[in-house]
Amino acid sequence: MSRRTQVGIVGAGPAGLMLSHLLHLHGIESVVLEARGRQYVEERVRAGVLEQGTVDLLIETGVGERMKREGLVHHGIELRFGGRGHRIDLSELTGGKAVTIYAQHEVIKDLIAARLAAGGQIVFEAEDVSGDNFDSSAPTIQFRKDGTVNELRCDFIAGCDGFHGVCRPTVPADALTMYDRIYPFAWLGILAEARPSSEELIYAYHERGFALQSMRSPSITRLYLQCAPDEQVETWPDRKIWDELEKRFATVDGWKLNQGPIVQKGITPMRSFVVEPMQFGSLFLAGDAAHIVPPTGAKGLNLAVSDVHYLARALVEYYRGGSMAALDAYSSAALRRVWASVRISWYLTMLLHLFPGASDFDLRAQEYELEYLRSSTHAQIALAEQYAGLPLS
Ligand code: RFL
Ligand code: PHB
Repeated sequence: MSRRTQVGIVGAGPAGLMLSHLLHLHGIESVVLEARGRQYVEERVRAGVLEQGTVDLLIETGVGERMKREGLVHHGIELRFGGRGHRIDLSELTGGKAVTIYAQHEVIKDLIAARLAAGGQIVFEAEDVSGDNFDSSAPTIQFRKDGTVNELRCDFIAGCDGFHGVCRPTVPADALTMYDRIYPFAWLGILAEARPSSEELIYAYHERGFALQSMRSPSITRLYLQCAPDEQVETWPDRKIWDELEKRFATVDGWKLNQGPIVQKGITPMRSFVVEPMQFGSLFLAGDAAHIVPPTGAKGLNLAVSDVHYLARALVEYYRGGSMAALDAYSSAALRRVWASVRISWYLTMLLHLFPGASDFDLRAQEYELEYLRSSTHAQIALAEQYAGLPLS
């Protein structure tokens, strides 16, 4: 079967779905092709922190109603080290910005519901998706659905298919430059049926390694701890996880960690990766397909949203006036924000983790960097504006 659309979108993650939604609001037609089933993408546990700009965009474009009701607005975060907590007051330091705790899969559910209610086309369980003719003005996407081979003819293709997707690898290697850094540790993440032990997120630096307390709701805690990159969840029975978390969050005044049944466990590798440019002919990359950040700054989902904000704006300009100028500028506009987030994610990762083989000098420098953050309002303002999110220009 062969059909046509204006923008063919590969991947129904935050980037692909938000792009489809933004284009629809401007009367531009798209088809989203997703390898997984609807239930799978709606239940995939991932990010939890939305920057102010992401929240504003979801509300402005009519998909923020449930987030406004159910999201938890946080005005600060805690940095914990040396057995003491130090609050970074995001709102005071940034003139009123905050972050919202609302799970990525809830954003996905809201976007899918909005697209389907508006008659949007999302093909779930699309198999063997592959793009072709990127270097022409008539690119195509082939895929199989229920045993039938389909061809989608498009004006443009948006590769929103995540880090392991098919779009980026189809581009000739010499057309892209990759910037890559793999960190020598991973995060073991758990979801527990326990009341969060603190109302705000806690980023803890400890001589045993990093730990993070986050949450999904007033009764579900999300916790992470730094572990070796090659570890398996099986080597982490529940008791060992709680014991380790207790040690890393311990304070001089006896802070208590609330515990409860662990309902999900997973290991996340840590990597920074950027590909330049984010365009090859009529293929545009957005979100994790073009870059990965370690989760320390909570930026991945937010970057996916900012990329498609720029991409949608450029596509709207093209369809209004027929000029490729804004599309040709997409990569450099998106990369400015990408690198800002890549940098802050790298900085927080270096600041808060224990690096295997770190020398006494390295450890001292790290401790005094933390001390500088604790004592300098200027350093806190710089952290706060980047954590709460730079504006979408
Ligand atoms: P996604 O979400 O990976 O979506 C890509 C979609 O493409 C589909 N796909 C294909 N479809 C068709 N054909 C193919 N050949 C395909 N190959 C793949 C996939 O099934 C999928 O549905 O990429 P996108 O849209 O760019 O979004 C990126 C975000 O998901 C990611 O950056 C964040 O989850 C990262 N992240 C966090 N980001 C934040 O902003 N704040 C956080 O607090 C935060 N915490 C996290 C995180 C990521 C984590 N993990 C598991 C990687 C915490 C964790 C633990
Ligand atoms: C999460 O809630 O999953 C989360 C929060 C903050 C991060 C990363 C992940 O930096």
